[in-house]
Order: sequence, then C-alpha cells, then structure tokens
Amino acid sequence: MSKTPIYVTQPHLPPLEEFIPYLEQIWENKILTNNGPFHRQFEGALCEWLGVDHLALFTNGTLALVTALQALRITGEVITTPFSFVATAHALLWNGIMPVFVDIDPKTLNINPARIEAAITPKTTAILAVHVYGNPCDVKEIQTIADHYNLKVIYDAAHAFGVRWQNGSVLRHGDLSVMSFHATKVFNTFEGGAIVCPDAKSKQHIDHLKNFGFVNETTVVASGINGKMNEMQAAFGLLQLKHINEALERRCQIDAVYRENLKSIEGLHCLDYEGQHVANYAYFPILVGPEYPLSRDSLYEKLREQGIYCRRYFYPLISSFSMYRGMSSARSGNLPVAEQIAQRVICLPIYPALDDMDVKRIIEMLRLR
Ligand code: T4K
Repeated sequence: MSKTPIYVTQPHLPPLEEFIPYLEQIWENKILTNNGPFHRQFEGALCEWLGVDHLALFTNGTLALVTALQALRITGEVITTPFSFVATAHALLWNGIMPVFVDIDPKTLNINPARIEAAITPKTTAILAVHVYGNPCDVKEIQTIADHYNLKVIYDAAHAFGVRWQNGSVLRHGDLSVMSFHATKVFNTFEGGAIVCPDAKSKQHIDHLKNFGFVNETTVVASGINGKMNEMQAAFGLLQLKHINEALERRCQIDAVYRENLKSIEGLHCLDYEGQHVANYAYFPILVGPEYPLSRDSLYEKLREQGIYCRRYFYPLISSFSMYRGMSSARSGNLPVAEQIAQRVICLPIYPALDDMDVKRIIEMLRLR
C-alpha cells in the first residue's frame, strides 16, 4: 500500500522538457512581463478554448476580483455567499464595500436566488455569486433579479474553468466573470487569473486598470493597480492548454469511480447537483450524514492519520471570520443551510495524477475497513 501522501489536489504539470523551449524564448527576447508575446498569445488561445470573446489576464484571481469590482464602480452593499473561499468577500472589503451574506441552496450550494430579494436595500449595487466547485449558479434567475433592481452581476468563477452551460461557456454570464489559475485549480499558471469581459471596450478599461491606469507612456486614466500576468505564467498557461483535455478526462474518470462506490456507503452523500452542464470535476465534495459512523471531523482526522489530506472547503464559513461575524447578515440563524453544509462537507482528493490504487485506497478508508 502506497505511503505517499495524498492531497486534496495536486497541480497537473506537463513534462518539464516541454517547458524548456518556452523558457529559452523568454531568455532570448528578454521580455518578462507587461503584455509580452506569450501574454498576447495566451489571451487569444484561452478565449478560443473557453469559447469567450474577450478576457484580461491577471497575476492571480484575487486581484482580478478586486479589479472587476473597481471596473464596474461597485460601491455600497453587495449580496454574496458565505460558502466560498475567503477571497470572495475580502475583495469586497478591500474595495470598501459591505458584503451582505445570503444563504445557499441546499442542492447546488450556490447562493439561493430565492433569498436575494429580501437582502436588497437602497445601498445594494451588485450581486457577487460564486459557481462553487464549478457547479453553475442559477444564472437566469440571478439575472432576472439583477435586471429588476438594476444591479450588476459579478461571478466569482474561480472554480469554473471550462464549465459549459446551455451550449456555451458559463463564463459569458453576468457583467463580468473572474477566474483563478492558482496551483490548486483545474487549470493553473502557478498563480494566475482572468476577467472575462462582454466586449472590447470593457476589456480595454480593465487592461488599463491592471496596468496602473496607463494608456500610453504619458497618460494615466485611472488609479489602477499592478495586476499583470508575467511571461513565465503566460507561457506555462499556453503549455497547460495543450494538456487540459487529458487532465479533465482523468478527473471525470475519478469522479465516476467515487460516485459509483459511494452509493453503497451509508451516510456519505455526493452532491445532488442536477444542472445540465458540462462539468470540470474541479472538486469532489461529499456530505457526511448522521447515519455515517463517524462525524465529519473524525473522518477528516482519520483520513489524515493515513496520509490522505482532504479539505473541508468551505469550513469555516466566511461569515464566521472575525472581520465579518459582527455584520447583521452574518448573524446566526440567517444562514442555516450554509451553516449546516459547512459542518458536513469534506472534499475528497481529485486530480489527474491520482491513480486507481489511490482512489481504491481512499474508498476503502471511507468504508472504514
Ligand atoms: N474565489 C474562490 C471561490 C476561490 O476558491 C479562490 C481561491 C479565489 C477566489 C482566489 O483566487 P486566487 O487569488 O487564489 O487565484 C487554496 C488556494 O490557495 C486558493 O487559490 C483556492 N481558492 C482555495 C480553494 O484553495 P488552500 O489554503 O486550501 O491551499 P493549500 O496551499 O493548503 O493547498 C491545498 C493542497 O494543494 C495542499 O495540501 C497540497 C496541494 N498543493 C498546493 C499548492 C499551493 C500542491 O500540491 N501544490 C501547490 O503548489 O487555498
């Protein structure tokens, strides 16, 4: 039995020798950043692969989120989910915006559109929703509410690389969608991110914002930031794109094996997501029910003792961290579904290098054998 630690995820790395020619080219032309040749190539290749018309690359997803909010001039209050990585709400606070947490849907674990209207106040300017685990939000319903109340919609699509919904990329919905290419994601550029934009004009504005507001050598049009992706990241992204289909295929296989085997383990439940979408198998969350002999945390510890490092994404809820917990939308009782899910969820390892023996070993552990 393998004693190699198994993590919740591991980056999919192409053979090292395939990256050398890219490095040689960077060394040769000495352009390391600032919209260099790999950056330009990668933007085009990514748009094509994702099926979107415009995107702006960023050095990481969090700066992309912060910039997306700036680009849309969002202020006041923004309705969002407590069940996400903390960067979602932090991006609001960094912009001086008050997050207003709304409970999640028990099936999708995404923001529950039926709870949004009650949270809207005269100060509300936008909805910041998250396609958690890559499962699409109810984009239609969210847009209907946003149109009615004249709100912007931003999707934190950090988990949604390659996800398709109704014959197109899920990233085309909302005013802007923000992606992350962090090492732990389905597709990575070490660190990285992007904003998917609806048109060339908004992309241009975002390109200015991520480059200090510079339009040319002497003109600054906004108090921008440095959010640029560098040439090393872009080159790695181009190479990764060549391998993304095989990575997604392996994730899909692992997902299927887990689903089949978990059917016979009482008390462990796969996510009952019924969305008609092309998934990316970014995460494999399960919910630990009362019928299972161990609590979620005991299972988490037991797996760790065996070198299987699962994660309880997203526990604790964002709303329970000290900078949020005093807010009225974070009060206990306002977010019952999110609170319950955060106590029950555990994400099993899923990544292309996980072999069949590893998956078998994890399943045996879950059977408590
Ligand atoms: N919005 C959402 C919804 C997000 O999930 C995230 C990021 C963001 C926004 C912000 O995007 P970025 O600014 O990060 O681009 C990780 C990631 O750091 C974070 O990017 C991600 N979400 C979050 C869900 O997970 P941690 O603290 O759990 O990561 P860490 O370092 O504990 O890694 C988990 C496991 O992955 C490790 O046990 C081993 C493995 N690993 C990790 C790294 C970094 C590797 O094998 N190699 C590596 O290089 O936050």
